[in-house]
Amino acid sequence: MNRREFLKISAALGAAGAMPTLLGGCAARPLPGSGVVTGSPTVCNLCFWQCAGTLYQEDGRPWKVVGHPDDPHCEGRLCTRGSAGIGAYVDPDRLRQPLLRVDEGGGQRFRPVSWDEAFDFIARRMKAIGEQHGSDRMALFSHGDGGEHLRRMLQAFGSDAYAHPSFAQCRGPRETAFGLTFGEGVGSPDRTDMAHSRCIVLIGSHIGENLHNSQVQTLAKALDSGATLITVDPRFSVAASKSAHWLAIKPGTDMALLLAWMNVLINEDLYDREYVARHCTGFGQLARHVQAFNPEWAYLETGLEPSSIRETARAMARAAPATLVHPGRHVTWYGDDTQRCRAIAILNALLGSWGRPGGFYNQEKVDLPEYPAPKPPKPASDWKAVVQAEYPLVSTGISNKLVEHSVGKDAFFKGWFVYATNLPMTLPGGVEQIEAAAQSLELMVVVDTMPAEITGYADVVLPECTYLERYDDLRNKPERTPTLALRMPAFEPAHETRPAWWIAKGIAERLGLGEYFPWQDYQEVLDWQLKQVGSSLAEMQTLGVKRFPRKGAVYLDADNPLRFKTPSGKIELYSSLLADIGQDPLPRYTPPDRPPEGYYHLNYGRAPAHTFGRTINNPQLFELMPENAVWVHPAAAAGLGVGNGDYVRLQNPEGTRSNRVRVRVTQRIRPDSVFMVHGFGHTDQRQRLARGVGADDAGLMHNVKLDPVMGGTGMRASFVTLVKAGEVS
Ligand SMILES: Nc1nc2c(c(=O)[nH]1)N[C@H]1C(S)=C(S)[C@@H](COP(=O)(O)OP(=O)(O)OC[C@H]3O[C@@H](n4cnc5c(=O)[nH]c(N)nc54)[C@H](O)[C@@H]3O)O[C@H]1N2
Ligand SMILES: Nc1nc2c(c(=O)[nH]1)N[C@H]1C(S)=C(S)[C@@H](COP(=O)(O)OP(=O)(O)OC[C@H]3O[C@@H](n4cnc5c(=O)[nH]c(N)nc54)[C@H](O)[C@@H]3O)O[C@H]1N2
Ligand code: SF4
Ligand SMILES: [Mo]
Repeated sequence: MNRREFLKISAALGAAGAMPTLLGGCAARPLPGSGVVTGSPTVCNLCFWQCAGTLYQEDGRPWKVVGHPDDPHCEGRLCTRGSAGIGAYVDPDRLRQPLLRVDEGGGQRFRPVSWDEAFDFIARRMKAIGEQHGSDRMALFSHGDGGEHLRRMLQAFGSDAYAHPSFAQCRGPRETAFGLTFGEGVGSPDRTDMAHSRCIVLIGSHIGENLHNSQVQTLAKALDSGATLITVDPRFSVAASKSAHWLAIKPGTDMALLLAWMNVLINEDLYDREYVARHCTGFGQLARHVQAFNPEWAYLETGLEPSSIRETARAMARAAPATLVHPGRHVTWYGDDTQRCRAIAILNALLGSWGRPGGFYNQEKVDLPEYPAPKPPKPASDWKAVVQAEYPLVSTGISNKLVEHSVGKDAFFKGWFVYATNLPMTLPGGVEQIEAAAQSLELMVVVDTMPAEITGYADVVLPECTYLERYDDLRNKPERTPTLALRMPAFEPAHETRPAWWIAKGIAERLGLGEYFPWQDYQEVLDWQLKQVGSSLAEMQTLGVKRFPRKGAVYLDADNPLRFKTPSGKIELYSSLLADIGQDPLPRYTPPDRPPEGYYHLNYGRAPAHTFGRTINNPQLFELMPENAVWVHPAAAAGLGVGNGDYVRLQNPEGTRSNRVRVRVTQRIRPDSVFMVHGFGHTDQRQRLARGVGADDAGLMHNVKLDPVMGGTGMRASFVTLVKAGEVS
C-alpha cells in the first residue's frame, strides 16, 4: 500500500477525534543509524489474523517489525499491536525458566527447575494417569500455533481431546450456523468479500475497534468507494460513526430485527428470486414463518422504528448481491447464538450474496502434505461421546464442557496441557471453574510466555519463547489467494525459554514416544513440506510470503449446477439437521433477560491497542492504553451520582465485585448498558504493569446462557451495577 492509500484509510476510518490511530507507524519510516540492518520473516502473533512481516535488527539489536508488502493479511502494514511485537520479546516480566509446584514449609510455591526435571516430572505423572485411569484422559486447551505440536504428542500418548476458546467462547455459533445453512463455515480470515461490497451490515461487529488488519483495510476501501454501511449496535461504535444507518438496538433483540428484515425482503419481493429458486431449499417454510414478524412487531422488541427497519432492508436489496450481512466473529452472546447466526446466513442467502462478488468468496489453501510420521494409536474411548454427547452436530471441542468434565473425583479428564490460553479470564466465571478443576486434576501443565493467571494453577509451568524467537508451522489459511508465510526466529530464545515443537518432542521422548517426532529440528519438517510444493526453507527465508495459484473459482460458478455440502445439497433455509435433533429448523426469537432494577447490561468489546489480556503487560502497548474504563450514559451516571474519571467497582447481582475502574461518561452507550474493554484486571503480581489495573469482565459474568446447538457460553446476559470505590469496604 502506498502512502496515499493509507491516508485515505485514515481519512475514512481515523479522522474522527475519538478514533485512535488504527494502523501502526507512519508511512515514512525512521531511518536506522549507521549500523548493519538485517531482516527476517515473521508472522505476527499478537492476535489471530496472522499478518506476515519482517523483523529488522540493527547491529543485532531489535529495531522494528513491519508488514510484508505482498501479504494479503496485512497489505504491507501492521496494526498498532503488531508494530509493538518487540514489546513481547523485551518484556522484563516474561517467564524465564520451567517452574515446578512444590510443597515447602507447609505451603505451596514454585521452584525453578531444569527442563530435564520438568520433563521427567510430566512423563512420570502422565504414565501414572495412563496406568490408573487410561491413556485417553488427558485434555489439551490451546489458542495458538504451537498447540499443534502438543496435540501430536498427546495423540501419540492416546489422548485426542482438544478445545480452543475461539470455538465455544467466540466464533463457534457462526461456524455451526453457516455450516448448517451453506455446508461450509466462514473460517479465518473471514471469507467476506468486503472490498467489493456496495452495502455492508455489521451486527455488533465493531470493526475498527476489532482490529483485524486487512478486514479494516477492506472496510475502508469499500467506504471509500461509496458502499452503504448499516451498523446495528447498542453502542455508538467507531463503525457506527461511519455508517449511513446506526440502529441502536435494545441489547439481545437482534433476532427480532433479522426476522423483520426477512419479512420485508420477502413481502416486498426484494429477495433474489432466481438465486433462491436455483440454490435454496425451504423457502416456502421460511416465507410462512416470517409472516408474523413485521417491522411493527420488531419495534416493540428492538426499539427500532419500523420505517428505519424497512428503509435498511430496501438499501440491502438495492445493492444485492453485493450486500454483505457480516457474520460477526465473537458471537457467543445470549445463548440463541447459532440461531441468530443462522438468521444472518439466511438473510445473506435471500440477498444472493453467498458465493457472489461483494458477499462471500470461496476459500482455498495450499495443499501442503504432512511430514511423514507414524499414525497415532486410536484412543481407548470416544471422548466426545462422554463429554459433549448432547451436541451431536459439533465436531470441535467445547472448552467449557472439557472443563466441566475435569471437576470431581469421577471426572473423565485427569490431566491438562494448557497452551497460550488464559482460561481464568477467558471462560466466563473462569476463576471458580479453573480452581475447581485444578483441585481434581492430577497434572496441569501450562505452556505460556508470561506469568498469566492460569500459570498459578499449574503443577508445571513451561516457558515458551516468543514468536520472534522460534519456528512454527507454516501459515497456510483458507483464503482468496492460497499463500504460505514463514515465521522464523530473529533472536535466540531468551533465558531458558524454548519453542513448543522442542517441548512436545522432549516430552514425547521421555514417554518413549520419540518415533512420532522423527526429526531433529523443526527446520527439517518445514524444508521437507516446502519442497513438496516447489519451494524450500531457504527460499521462504528470503521471500517470507509466497502466493500459489488457485485451483477453483473465487465465486459460485453460474454455469455449473452446484451441490452444497448440506444433506439436501442445497442452501438450507430450513435446516433438516436442526429438525432432526429437535432444535428449531427456522430461527425463532426469544426475548432476552432484562436487568433487575438498578442494574445495567454488561457490554464488552475490543480496543485497537490490545488483544484480550495478552498484551496488557506489553510495555509499548501498556503505554498506549494502561487501563480500561467503564462507559456510562450521562442519565445513568446522574442517577448513580458518578462523574467522569471517578473510580467505581462493578458489582453483579450475586455480589461479585470487580477491581476499581474509572468511569467514562458518554452518550455513546445506551442508558440501559455499560461497556468496557475486555482483557484488563490482571491479578497475577508477576505482571508488573498489568496487575491491578482496570476491571475484568469475565469475573462478573453470572448469567451464562449455553447454546443448545453448539454448547458455547453466551456471555452478554450478565448485569452489573456501579458501586463508588470509596464506599467499598
Ligand atoms: N470475558 C470475556 N471473555 C472472553 C472474551 C471477551 O471479550 N470477554 N473474548 C473471547 C474470545 S473472542 C476469544 S478468541 C478468547 C481468547 O482467549 P485467550 O486466547 O485465552 O486470550 P488471552 O487472555 O489473551 O490469553 C492468551 C494467553 O496466551 C499467552 N501467550 C501469548 N503469546 C504466546 C505464545 O507465543 N506462546 C505461548 N505459549 N503463550 C502465549 C498469554 O500470555 C496469555 O496467557 O477469549 C474469549 N473470552
Ligand atoms: N484490537 C483487537 N481486535 C480484535 C481482538 C482483540 O482482542 N483486540 N480480538 C479479535 C477476536 S478473537 C474477535 S472474536 C473479534 C471480536 O470482535 P467482534 O466480533 O467485532 O465483536 P463482539 O465482541 O462480538 O461485539 C462487540 C460489539 O458488539 C456490541 N454489542 C453488544 N451487545 C450487543 C447486542 O445485543 N446486539 C448488537 N447488535 N451488538 C451488541 C458492542 O457494543 C460492541 O460494539 O475481535 C478481533 N479483533
Ligand atoms: S491484525 Fe495486528 S496484531 Fe493481529 S496479526 Fe495483524 S498486525 Fe498482528
Ligand atoms: Mo475471538
